[in-house]
Amino acid sequence: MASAFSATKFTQPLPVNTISSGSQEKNFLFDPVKNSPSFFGSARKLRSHKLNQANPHRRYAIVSVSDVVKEKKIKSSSSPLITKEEGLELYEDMVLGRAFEDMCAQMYYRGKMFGFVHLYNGQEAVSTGFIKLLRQDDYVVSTYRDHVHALSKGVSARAVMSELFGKTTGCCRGQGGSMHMFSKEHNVLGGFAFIGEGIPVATGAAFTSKYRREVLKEANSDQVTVAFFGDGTCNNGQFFECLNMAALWKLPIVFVVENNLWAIGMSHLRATSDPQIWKKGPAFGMPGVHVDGMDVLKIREVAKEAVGRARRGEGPTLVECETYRFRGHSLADPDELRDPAEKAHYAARDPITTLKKFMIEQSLASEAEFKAIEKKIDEIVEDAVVFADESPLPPRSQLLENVFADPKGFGIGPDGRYRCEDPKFTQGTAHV
Ligand SMILES: Cc1ncc(C[n+]2csc(CCOP(=O)(O)OP(=O)(O)O)c2C)c(N)n1
Ligand SMILES: [Mg+2]
Repeated sequence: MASAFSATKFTQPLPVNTISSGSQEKNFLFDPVKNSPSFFGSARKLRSHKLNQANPHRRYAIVSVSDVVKEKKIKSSSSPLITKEEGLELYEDMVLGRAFEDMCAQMYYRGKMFGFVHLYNGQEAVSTGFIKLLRQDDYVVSTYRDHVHALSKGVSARAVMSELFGKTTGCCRGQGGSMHMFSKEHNVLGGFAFIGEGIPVATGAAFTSKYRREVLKEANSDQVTVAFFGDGTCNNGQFFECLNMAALWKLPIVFVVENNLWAIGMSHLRATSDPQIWKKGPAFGMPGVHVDGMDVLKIREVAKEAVGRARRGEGPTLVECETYRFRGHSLADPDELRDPAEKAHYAARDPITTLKKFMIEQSLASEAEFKAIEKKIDEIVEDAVVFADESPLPPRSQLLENVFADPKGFGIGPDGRYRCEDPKFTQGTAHV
């Protein structure tokens, strides 16, 4: 097969299971266990290997640890990875994420939400697998695909839905909208619309915890920060700068890449010189991990190690979760670009169905218990919509709160009146 860089290839999306490097091709991502055992790495535990004797210039050998999950014999009924209560909690959180997002789609198309709305369907195992292990005072930083991270962290469905409706009862009093979920109470430090913007904020939060603990001697300041972002974001400079600082200062942070193979319409394989993102961890002196992002139990095992490491003061970890979004990039995307075979492949690995199947096989829960959870979640989501719909819109006086620049010339004219009250405001170019 020709190189990926030949003219004909370059105009077509690359098949998802192939990466090309010159004339060499390796199977990748589509069926990684079967086709590329080295991609999954060895069964070594999460650790950085000191000095490679053969190559003294390389400080750390490359480590991949997702096989740690296999060591725990996921299929063995004698040592189940989870208790019934834990499994049901994970199931409930993923169902909440899915049902909430499906409802968002309905509400968006009914005109209840404004601007771009990016849904998380398909990726739930990543949010649930990491965030359900965290404490309330741990920090989470997200992207514009942030509703489900906020829900997993404990922000109520009412507060997230109201935020999406632009109502005062929203977690940002209706001023943030879909891409800017924030909650001081739950230490959700935001969704960020600019890709990569959240990574330095997360690095700063991790620095704060460490500084408080080590310099200010606040013994209980052992919070861990988890930063979520996409594959496309890993080609952004802020990612590299923050990996460097986090490793240098051994910050209590986990960088979680949700590699859904696409950045809007750009294939990860076409855009990235080395698509194995986890390898960038060891390049900075921290463990790099690849994990099946459609399996919440595998993610949870990796998360336990990475979060534990951070909490113990052993420094950062980079985790690449191979996942997939079941819908278009945003609700404005007709999603006609991606190969139906690729979509079908990942649809068959739906993380919610996978967990349910596992728990039934292990006799950890019955069909009726799952049904009861689904019913409860439907009611929570319905209630969130009614609550959001009935909540008041913010008063006009809220419009320029927290705007630190002089608003004159922008929202307020020299006479102190809002320009948007000018009857001609919506016609032609506003006279600013
Ligand atoms: C700094 C910046 N550049 C460009 C964009 C436009 N943009 C929005 S989403 C996106 C793709 C990001 O893809 P990825 O990081 O893989 O996240 P995903 O949408 O797949 O979750 C881009 C380039 C942006 N938001 N911010
Ligand atoms: Mg992506």
